[in-house]
Amino acid sequence: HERDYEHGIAVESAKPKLGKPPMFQVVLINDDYTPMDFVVEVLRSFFAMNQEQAVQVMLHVHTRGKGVCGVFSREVAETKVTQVNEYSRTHQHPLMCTMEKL
Ligand code: TYC
Repeated sequence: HERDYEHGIAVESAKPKLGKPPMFQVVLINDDYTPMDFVVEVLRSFFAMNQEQAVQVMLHVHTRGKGVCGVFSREVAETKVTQVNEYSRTHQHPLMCTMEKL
């Protein structure tokens, strides 16, 4: 709670509902059809990974079913998910990218 003074008049304002903004994992989901090389290219292009990192994450997703590409603010995570899914659809691959609150 705070007192805000405007024109010398005190008004009560209840605004203490700010905490640290949540962070979101961007997650890649496995499927049977998307080529491994395409997944590696996506990880390198959209998540700034080098070839070794991208292959590791791709193989993790391939064997475990899903895997984390990175952790971002809500805004950045939403943008990554949209861009990856649009890019995959443009190239006619079923690759799915989602986000999960930490
Ligand atoms: N399972 C795919 C294949 O065998 C490769 C793949 C990996 C697909 C990760 C999606 O998120 C994925 N070609």
